[in-house]
Amino acid sequence: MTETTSLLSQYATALDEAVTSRRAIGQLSRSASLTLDDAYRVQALGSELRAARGDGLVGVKLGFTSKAKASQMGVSDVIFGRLYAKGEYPDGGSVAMEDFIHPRVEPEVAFRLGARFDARAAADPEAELRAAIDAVAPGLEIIDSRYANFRFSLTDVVADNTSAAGFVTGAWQPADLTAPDVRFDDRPVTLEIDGVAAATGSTSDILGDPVLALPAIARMAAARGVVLPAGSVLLAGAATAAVALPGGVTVSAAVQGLGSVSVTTT
Ligand code: OOG
Repeated sequence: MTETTSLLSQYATALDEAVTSRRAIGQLSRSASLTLDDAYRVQALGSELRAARGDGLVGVKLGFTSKAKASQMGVSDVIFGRLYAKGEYPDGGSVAMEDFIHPRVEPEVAFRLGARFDARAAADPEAELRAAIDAVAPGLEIIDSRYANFRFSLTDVVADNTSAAGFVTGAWQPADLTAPDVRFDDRPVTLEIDGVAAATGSTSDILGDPVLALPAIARMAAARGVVLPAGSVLLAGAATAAVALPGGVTVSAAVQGLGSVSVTTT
C-alpha cells in the first residue's frame, strides 16, 4: 500500500466512524489537500467498508444539480454519490432521527434500473443507461453531512459520499427513456412538513430537466467503475434547497404528474 492510499483509507474510516457513531468530524480539507480524484477514492473506500458489513450498493445520486447550489459552492460540475441499502426507507414508513447527525431533506425525481448497468462495459454508456431504465418516481433524499455544521469544501463533500444518508421513493410509474421526446421538466414540486409547504420548486431546477442527470450518471459511473445492479435507484438531484428535518413530523414531496412520497420521523 502506498502512503497515499493508506492516508485515504484513514479518511474513509474516519468518515465511516462518523456515520456509525453519529458524531460529526472536522473538515478533511483543513489538514489535507485532496484532489477531486482522491476524494472519489475516499468515497469508494467507504463503499468497501459498507460492503464489508453487508450494506450493499442500491443506487447512485447526483448533487449540486441546481444552479444556485453549484454557484454557491463555486463548482461547474455535478457531484456523484452512492446509495446504500441501509439508507432505503419505505414510502409511508418511519425514519429514526437517531440514525443521523443533523439531517436535511430534499424533494427529488428518481429513476429505476430494470437491468444491471455496467458503464465501463457499454459501447455507449448514456444510451445503455437510458435503455436500462424502466420507471420513474417522486423521491425524498435525506442528506446528513458527516462534517460539523454542514460545512465542507468540494473535496470534503465528495469524500463524504455527497452527504447521502437516506432516501425514499414513491410509487413507480413505467417510463421509456429511449423515446426521443421524453421530458420531465417544468413540473411543480412541493416539499411539505406536516402538510405545510417547506419549499417549492420545479423539476426544471434539476439541471433544466431531470433526464439530463442520465448523461452525467453514465459519465461518472464510467469514470469511477461503479456497476449498478438491476433495481438500482438513480436520484437525479434536488428540486429545492434542502430543509432541516426535525423529529416527530411527516415530510412529503409531491411532483406534478408523478404523485407523492412521504415518511414520518421518530
Ligand atoms: C451536499 C449534497 C448536495 C444536492 O442535491 O445538491 C445534494 C450537501 O449539500 O450536503 O445532494
